[in-house]
Amino acid sequence: MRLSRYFLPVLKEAPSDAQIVSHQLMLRAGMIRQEAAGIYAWLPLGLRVLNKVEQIVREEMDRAGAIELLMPTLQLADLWRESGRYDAYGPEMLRITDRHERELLYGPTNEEMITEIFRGSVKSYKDLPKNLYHVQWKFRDERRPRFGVMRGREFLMKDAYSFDLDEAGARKSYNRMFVAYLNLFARMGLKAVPMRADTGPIGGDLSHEFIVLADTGESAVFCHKDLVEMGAPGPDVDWDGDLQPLVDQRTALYAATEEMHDEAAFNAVAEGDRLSARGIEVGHIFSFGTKYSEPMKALVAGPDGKDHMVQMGSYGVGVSRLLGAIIEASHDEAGIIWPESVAPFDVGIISLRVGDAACDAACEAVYKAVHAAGKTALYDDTDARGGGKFASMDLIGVPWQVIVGPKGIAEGLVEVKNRKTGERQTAPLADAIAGLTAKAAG
Ligand code: 5CA
Repeated sequence: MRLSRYFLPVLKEAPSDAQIVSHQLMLRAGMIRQEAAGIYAWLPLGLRVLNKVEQIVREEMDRAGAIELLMPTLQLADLWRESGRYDAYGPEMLRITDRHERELLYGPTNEEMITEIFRGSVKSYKDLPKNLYHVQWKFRDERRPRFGVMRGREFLMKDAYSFDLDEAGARKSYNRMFVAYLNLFARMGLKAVPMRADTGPIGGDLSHEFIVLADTGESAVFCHKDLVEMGAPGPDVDWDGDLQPLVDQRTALYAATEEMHDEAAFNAVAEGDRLSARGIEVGHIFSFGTKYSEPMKALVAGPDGKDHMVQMGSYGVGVSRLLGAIIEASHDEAGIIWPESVAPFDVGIISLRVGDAACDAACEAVYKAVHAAGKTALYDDTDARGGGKFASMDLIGVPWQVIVGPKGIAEGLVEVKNRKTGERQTAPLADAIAGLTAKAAG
């Protein structure tokens, strides 16, 4: 992308109502624009990152055996009357009436609809287990939308729903999602700790929140400090095998959100290992048995020939919230430091003299080579001053930057900068291209 043709409305100063750094940086970097309280337009740069985060979530869901579909944002109120949640949900639900006076709602979550889809076609245990998911916009009329995309009213969620014949099967499905979550957050450079959690309006008795520690987080959390550095199992686990040991390894140590906190159990942890901190909830998984299948009559014939209510679970990831969480975890005074896996562009190209034949040719060569390697570059071909170009590229957090100036290029040299370490290296153009395309490909 050539910056001269792009739409990147960066701001020098953060608007005064943005209280936390991720919100300030997303506004300054021209990623989002507030359209109403808790409702944002995703500007081109923000959308690129959102799409990358969404794609990582999708790949890890698919790897764990979940199947993607897409449900609508609008749902019939009558569906929610079947589960009893229409009245229970309260003012967070946006209720809408169409021209026929039919009551609709903008979905805050999809347990009812997926149960309705499931019961319409699955009738036998032979079709189980199943895990269906989608990535779709949700609306919750939060009392206090704040911190930008962290607590929005309209937000993007990945929500998966599992269906099993019995409790043992449901536990396996839960474990698959538990492990998939460890992997997907790690791919975004996040250390997300699973913690025992309250189930709120979703229901059930087994639940974990995945928490990224951050001082600006909305949740108070308590855990054993070893959990933070435990790392993810990686993609090569046996998805059809027994994942319980991996889950046990992470649930044996104390970790709980404020609602589930047990002071006595926490105090049993050695004092030096106790971590009492704040965190951002980036994911939440639930196992709730027959809470929806019972009232909504989602039954399958079992091997015994009898009807069984399916055992269900639901598994949410805050896709749009993740952008805020990643920035909270990875920034400096100059701006965002994107992990390479979610960066809006792999390489930034800064020309210090646009119009100079040698500079233009070198920039074009880098630009072409990066794209030929299957990666993306943002080429600052504007006539802004060097200082401003450096500041913008750092603000938007492009991981690798190549700087082309007339003096250097006269000797065939360019500079390559790593956004994260700040390290700069001068190199012959060809070497820089080879290094950048190899790095970008990594
Ligand atoms: N149906 C279940 C799981 S699919 C569910 O809705 N769970 S949830 O309420 O915990 O939401 C799932 C995830 O969405 C949360 O972990 C959080 O990361 C994200 N989320 C929830 N509310 C908001 C909000 N107002 N703004 C941004 N993200 C949110």
